[in-house]
Amino acid sequence: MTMVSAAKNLVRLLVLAQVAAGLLSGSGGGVAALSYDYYGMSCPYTEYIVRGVVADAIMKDPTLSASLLRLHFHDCFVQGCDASVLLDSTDDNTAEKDAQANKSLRGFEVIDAIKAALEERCPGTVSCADILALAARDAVLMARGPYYSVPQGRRDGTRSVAADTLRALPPPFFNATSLISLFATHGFNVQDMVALSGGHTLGIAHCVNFKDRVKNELETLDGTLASKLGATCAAGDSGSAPFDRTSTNFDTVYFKELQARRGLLSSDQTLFESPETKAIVNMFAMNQAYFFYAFQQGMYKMGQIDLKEGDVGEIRANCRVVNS
Ligand code: HEM
Ligand SMILES: *[C@@H]1O[C@H](CO)[C@@H](O)[C@H](O)[C@H]1NC(C)=O
Ligand SMILES: CC(=O)N[C@H]1CO[C@H](CO)[C@@H](O)[C@@H]1O
Repeated sequence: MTMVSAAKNLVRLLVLAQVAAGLLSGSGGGVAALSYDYYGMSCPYTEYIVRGVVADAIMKDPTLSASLLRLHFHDCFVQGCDASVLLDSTDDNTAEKDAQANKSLRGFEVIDAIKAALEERCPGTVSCADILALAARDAVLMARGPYYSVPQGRRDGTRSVAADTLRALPPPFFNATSLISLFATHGFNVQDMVALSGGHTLGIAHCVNFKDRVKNELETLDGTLASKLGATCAAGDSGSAPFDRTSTNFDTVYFKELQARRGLLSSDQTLFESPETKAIVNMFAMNQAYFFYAFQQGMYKMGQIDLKEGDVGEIRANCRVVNS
């Protein structure tokens, strides 16, 4: 082979590799920073280590799958996927995790355990934001949901302000129209929004977030469930109820409950009541493969909201505090 044809072959290979990478990355994301082999040299066992710790934790407490998924959502919606949700408050700053809306966040210890295991193996290498994205993916898988690949290379931010959550996170009383517009600000279409709301196939909510629905929305709330929730909340705001009958299984039951007017939050039931979203709910209720596919797509997009690029951000040594 001559030098010239060798060089041509090399160029061809590079072009092919770029095309393949473009296809893998779902095309048009414009997020050159992330890759599927980001820690391939620097911390090759990253995904195994994360999966091991997540599997241990969920085997001991299956309700943690919900909590880990929600942490990643709250991270990404508030100033991008930068692990801001993990930072502890300090003497002069109230962090996101201590905001009202976030009081019931859980799973921080699991993230700490993953971080400790990774720091031992390859110090200062794997970002807390990547850990959150991988842990959420594995949590969904452990709950028998879909598996999807998570590209890596996110960087951790240094800002975490409680008040930011008020603007960024959807409140439980939002109607479909408002949910559609809030999600659209992050580039999600209507189907993405409904699929991601399907994250509520896992986990629970507290009375503070659905007692108004029990009081005011009886025409769209099943009578049996209404009495049950009424009893649950009689003792106060700290009572809780599962989003669906199978709250540690990632399945289509959430959407079937919406069809039966058994959605827990207003923001859940509105998806079935509104013409913009009803057909999508019906489709997901009927077709698990389609829901899983749409959820994967939604999570892929969610994991890339407003990433810190280049020199912005850091790799935190402890997920709870910024590096000094
Ligand atoms: C569509 C707008 C959304 C609203 C209004 C919303 C609101 C809420 C509320 C109020 C709770 C209960 C908090 C509590 O009372 O303890 C909750 C829990 C939860 N949310 Fe959402 N959420 C939304 C979207 C999402 C998305 C996109 C995901 C993930 C893909 C998600 C995952 C979860 C999970 C898994 C829980 C249960 C957490 C646990 O049991 O520890 N949510 N959400
Ligand atoms: C949805 O909520 C917004 C904001 O509160 C309101 O302006 C709009 O009329 C509501 N849409 C429907 C269909 O109820
Ligand atoms: C998103 C969310 O959970 N918001 C609730 C947080 O808690 C306050 C009261 O403590 C509720 O009013 C919000 O709806």
